[in-house]
Amino acid sequence: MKATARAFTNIALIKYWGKRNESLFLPMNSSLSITLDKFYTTTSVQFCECLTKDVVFLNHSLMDEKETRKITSFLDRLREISGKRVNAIVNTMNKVPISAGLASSASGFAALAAAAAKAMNLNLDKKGLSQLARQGSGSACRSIYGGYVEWQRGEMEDGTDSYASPIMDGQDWNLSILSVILSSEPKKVSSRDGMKRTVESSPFYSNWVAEAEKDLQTAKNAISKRDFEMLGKVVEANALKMHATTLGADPPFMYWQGTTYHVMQKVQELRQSGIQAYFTIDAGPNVKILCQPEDEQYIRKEMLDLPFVQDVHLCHPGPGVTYLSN
Ligand code: 2P0
Repeated sequence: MKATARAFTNIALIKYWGKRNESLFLPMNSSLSITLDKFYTTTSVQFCECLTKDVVFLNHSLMDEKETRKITSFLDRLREISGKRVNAIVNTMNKVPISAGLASSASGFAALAAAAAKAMNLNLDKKGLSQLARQGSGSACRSIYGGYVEWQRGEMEDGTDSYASPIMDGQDWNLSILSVILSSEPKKVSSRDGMKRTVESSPFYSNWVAEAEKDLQTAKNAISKRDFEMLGKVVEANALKMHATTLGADPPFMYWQGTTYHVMQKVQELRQSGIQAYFTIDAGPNVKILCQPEDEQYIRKEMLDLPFVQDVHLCHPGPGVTYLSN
């Protein structure tokens, strides 16, 4: 009863922001992402009757209780599905440096879902794995697939139609994503708490849901035509709309720092000088820049020249979840 899986992080082009069901991780809106090629999590799961509780190691150290509880409640879902009341040893190696400005929960729960399902002999296909990973962390359902991926919100209240599916292979359109690191401090409002507060209190929230669905159609259209300008414009606009909802929350909050805004302005200046670059921002201060491979080195250097930029990570579309031999 042992299996090992690897999954890569993803960056949302159209953001998942808000849940309609918190325990099943059902989103208010559909979203779209690129799975990246650089940062990943490798997880081994071994179930054993010999264990009296789940034991979780992260990068060779015993995980703290709060984080272990998230893993245990995720494994509880598998135990429910399989009917086997058996505990696990989980070994997770994160090649997603905290300083990368990318969420490790997406790659983490995608790898955990795949490894645990196989170790339990559940025989799930990718759709089933995506549904399962979603119940650990919403964005994880997208990391089951490589390349360009859509997560359909679904309509059912039991979550059976809320899962990700691939819309295009990464090799069919190679784009570049630069992750511009401005701060590696933990954020004050987690994305989970931030989206909850926004759904419950922001008067802008209902507009966000309607806009995100429209933006998703525009982004899919741009991807099918490989129209970079159309994609970049809608990606940038969608991130700004997501962040606008947080300003209307009670109490209000924002993920940007002053330097975040400087980088956004720099990207707009690059565009005025004829370079195609667009930004997107997740639930934190770091900025991700979407550009075409021929411009990636120039833009990277422009960013590294800014005195407050700590680092710039360059990524491209990467693969979906894979199994490794134990
Ligand atoms: C996304 N984010 O689409 C959005 C954009 C952050 C901003 O998914 O509560 O860690 O575990 O489902 O997936 C980050 O939120 O949240 C996220 P949970 P998750 O990538």
